[in-house]
Amino acid sequence: MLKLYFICGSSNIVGRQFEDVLEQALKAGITLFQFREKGPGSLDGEEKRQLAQRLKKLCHAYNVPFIVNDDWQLALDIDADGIHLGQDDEKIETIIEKFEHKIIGLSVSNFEEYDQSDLQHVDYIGVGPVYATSSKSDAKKPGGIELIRKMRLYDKEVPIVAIGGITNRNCEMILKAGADGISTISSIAASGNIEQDVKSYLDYYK
Ligand code: TZP
Ligand code: MG
Repeated sequence: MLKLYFICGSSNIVGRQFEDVLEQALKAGITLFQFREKGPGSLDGEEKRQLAQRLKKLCHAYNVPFIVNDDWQLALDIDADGIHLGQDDEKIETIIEKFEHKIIGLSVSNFEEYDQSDLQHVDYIGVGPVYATSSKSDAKKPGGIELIRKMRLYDKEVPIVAIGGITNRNCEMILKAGADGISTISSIAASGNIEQDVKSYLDYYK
């Protein structure tokens, strides 16, 4: 499920329809999707909920789980498959009862954050940024490939999905460093050839 985790919000898409981009990515074989509605031009309220519903339906047509970033109330309202939380979002302990049978992901940028996180109910950690990214304005300092390597040694069990500046040219190193999967915004959202780019990511698992 973590192999190729596409993350996207309205602000990451320029000059085309969100649903077209997502459907192309689904057709090509992404394994997980996260709706991350943030930044300039992002939707709120009823519009956001309706978009989320449509995207969830699209994901389910391809048997791909639909995860919501941050907005756990929306995740519950539309019966999403899971929630992804950042270090500054709602604490997992306070929502776990409502998410018992759902996927829970947590962002971890460094070892300090890892040490202060309760991973008891967490299904995977999103580790990064690995490289510099222009998709998150408040991203922490990139940890490079070493962040993945060291995190893998630090916790040999927790599923790790790498994030930040990943392309199908650097992903092989990241997988070799011990990540279970990779996640990406721009390399799919802004790709000129989604089918080809998704396929070349997936080739590394063959
Ligand atoms: N968290 C850490 S880096 C990042 C997030 C959400 C953005 C990743 O976007 P891109 O375009 O794949 O670098
Ligand atoms: Mg967050």
